[in-house]
Parts: sequence; structure tokens; C-alpha cells
Amino acid sequence: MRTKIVAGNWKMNKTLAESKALVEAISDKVNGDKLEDTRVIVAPTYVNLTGVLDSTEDSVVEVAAQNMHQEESGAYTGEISGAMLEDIGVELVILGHSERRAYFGETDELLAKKVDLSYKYNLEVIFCFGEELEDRKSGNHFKVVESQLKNALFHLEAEDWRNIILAYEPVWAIGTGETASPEQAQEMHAFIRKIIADKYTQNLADGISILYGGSVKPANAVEIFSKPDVDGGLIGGAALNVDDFVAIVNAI
Ligand code: G2H
Repeated sequence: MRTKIVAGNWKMNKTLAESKALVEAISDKVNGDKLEDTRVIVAPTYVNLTGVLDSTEDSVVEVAAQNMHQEESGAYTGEISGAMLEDIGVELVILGHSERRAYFGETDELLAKKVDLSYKYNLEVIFCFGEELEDRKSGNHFKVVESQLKNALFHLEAEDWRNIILAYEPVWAIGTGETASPEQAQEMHAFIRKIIADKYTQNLADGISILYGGSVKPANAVEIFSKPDVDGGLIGGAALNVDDFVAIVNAI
């Protein structure tokens, strides 16, 4: 049985007070629910991590960072290291989000380095990847996704996958209101599981949680999450509103 996960990626939104209020409201609403097999995660911006960690001390809600640098320390103005995240009590980090790839030039090779460093600092990784619209239009979407995974993750030993959560996010569906159909999501998730099984073992592939991300909302979550290879979601816009986010958690 795979772990179900709903993670909210708050991106560059919410002040400290707003972040604390949101996570406290989420905790109040999800704590009472049956969450035996479901993890609920929020990813505030760096400066609000400590405050949100304080607010989640007695909560089932977990806290992730949205990124970390690939070097351990040094002259990298404006960056944050894995050691800093571990030191304040962060145990999860999102890596490879398409906005990091598009606006900050992050490549698969650079992401492989970040993934490697995550083990040193005991950070579980939510690894994001997904094709662009042109890739899908030209029928290259499977090839693109396969190469993203191969380049960034397939150097890992089988045992290292215990730390990896995958998030398939087709770029054309991010923040656009356009969602992959549940069938498109299922088709890609099944493909992802197959290439992991081919490279490693079926057993390992069957244990990996694969989240879908891209304009998930309360209105489409139930159908997307009903697909057998979709193990939850990475939620952007709809994670900023407590009722929408909790509705999505409840859709799992
Ligand atoms: C994809 C997603 C969260 P949204 O970026 O990672 O955002 O749900 O707003 O498309």
C-alpha cells in the first residue's frame, strides 16, 4: 500500500502571520479526520519556515522547503543550504519545480547534485518534473519525462529511493487553469512506474508515491486521485485557501 500525500506549494505567497494562520487552520480541519495513510505537507517560503514549524508542533501537518542550494555552503548570495534546513527542523524539500527550472536555470544535472546532498541533511525530496506543451504536442512527452528521471535520479541506489516522492507536473497545466485529464495523468504515472520498475524492481516502483500537480482544485481532485497510479497531489493556487486545500485533502 503506497502512502497518499497532499502537499501545498505556497510559492512566493503569504506573510509570516498569514502563513501561521493558514497552517493552523489547516491543522484544525485535518487533525480530526482519518489520515491513517495520508500525509499532509505545506511548503512555505524560506523566511516563514521556522514560524510554520512552530505552528505545527502538535499537528499532523508536515513542513517542506521549496528549494535548497546544491553546494554545502559558500559565496552564494541569497541561497539556502541543506544544513540550514536541517538545523531548523525541516525534513522535506521540493526540488526541480518547473518554475525553478524555467526562471532559475535549474537543469537535471544540477538537480542530481541537490538530490545527492539531500541524504546528508536527512531531507526527504519531493522531486518535480514534467513536459512542456510543445513536448506533448509533438508526442515527445514520454521521452522528455524519461530523460528527466534518468538524468536526475537513476544514478541512485535502490535503497536511496526511500527518500524520494515524485511529483509529475506537466508544465502546460501549472497555474494555467488547464489540468491534465485524469486519463492523461494515469497514463503518465503508469509510464513512470514502469520505467522505474525496468531500471530497478517492480517492488520498488510499486512503493513510490507519485503525485500529480497542475491546477488541482476541489472540483477535479476526486477524479484525478481516483486513478490507480496517482497517489496524491502537489497543489499550488488552491493550497492558499484553507477550505480548498482541506477539500483536496479530503478528496484523497
Ligand atoms: C504546480 C502547482 C503546484 P498550481 O506548480 O506545484 O501549482 O496548482 O497552481 O498549478
